[in-house]
Amino acid sequence: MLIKKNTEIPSSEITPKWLYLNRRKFLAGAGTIGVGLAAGKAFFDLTAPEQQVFAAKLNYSRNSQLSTNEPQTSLKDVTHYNNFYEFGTEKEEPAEQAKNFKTRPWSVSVEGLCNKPHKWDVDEIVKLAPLEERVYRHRCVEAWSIVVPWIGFSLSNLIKQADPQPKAKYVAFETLYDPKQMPGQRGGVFGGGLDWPYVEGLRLDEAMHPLALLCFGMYGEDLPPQDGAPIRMVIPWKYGFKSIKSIVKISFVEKQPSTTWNKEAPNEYGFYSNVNPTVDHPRWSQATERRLGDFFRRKTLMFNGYGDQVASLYNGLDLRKNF
Ligand SMILES: Nc1nc2c(c(=O)[nH]1)N[C@H]1C(S)=C(S)[C@@H](COP(=O)(O)O)O[C@H]1N2
Ligand SMILES: [Mo]
Repeated sequence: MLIKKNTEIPSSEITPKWLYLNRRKFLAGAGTIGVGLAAGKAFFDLTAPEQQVFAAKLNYSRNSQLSTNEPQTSLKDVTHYNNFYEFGTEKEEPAEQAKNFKTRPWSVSVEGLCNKPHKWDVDEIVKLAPLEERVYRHRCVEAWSIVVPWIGFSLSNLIKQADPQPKAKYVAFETLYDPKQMPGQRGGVFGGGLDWPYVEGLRLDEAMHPLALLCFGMYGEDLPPQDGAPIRMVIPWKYGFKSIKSIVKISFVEKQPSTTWNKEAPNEYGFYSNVNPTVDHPRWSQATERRLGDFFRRKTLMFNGYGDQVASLYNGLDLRKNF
């Protein structure tokens, strides 16, 4: 009875959409590869990861004021074209490698120069403010871009809870370090040879800007693991690598914190990394970008089109030097 009942529910309704797309893609491919192996893998695929990756629907309201009306990138592209080097350097690897990533229980330590340091459970952080859907443009430093309906609230809500001290000038972020779960952290080429854990940082005033989003979901559901579950940053006026995924630590510090890509190649990736079409990457132009799903390239906008809102943060700063 139970089995029969289950088979009547389309898999699209009992699994998160991104995983469903993943399976459909795999099953579509299964017809063309060896049937024996494919059947075994398909069986495993359809039974194993259900519990861990089940995505909850989130309650949120749309923040139209902070949202673009541009067409949204397909969920399929946003979940199968990822940069998340902990799960491999190829764009399609994180969807596969992060499938069983354990995102509960999950705690985030908020610490450093603040009056109320606290080790938060992610399910408590989520309740700090009403969840909003915000459709942001997202521009990767590799000159591709996406438009995503993220769900979260301004990071400032969490920062206010922590009550930073006057000495705190920067916010430092850290991703989980767990080589058992994150094959890219085991060293070697699979994770690009980066220095782990992934770390990022913002000036405190940048972190307090209303656009700086502490993000828990997208497309109406929890974040999929490959997009940074269960909690990540989204900073839409900066290159994508500033938007650190799967955060476990947020600390208030006095000095500019070191950041993963700046450590890796300081001449290519600065601390600020504001989207800037007039400052090229040493190895390629930043003047244009390809929106995933589009054929023609488009012009890249200063601050990714968020200049009206964020340009004043950088008054008097030489953006050529502070790239
Ligand atoms: N921990 C961690 N965060 C990360 C990355 C990463 O490799 N590890 N990649 C960054 C880069 S380069 C980009 S473009 C965005 C991609 O986010 P998305 O896969 O959700 O589109 O995540 C950023 N955050
Ligand atoms: Mo990126």
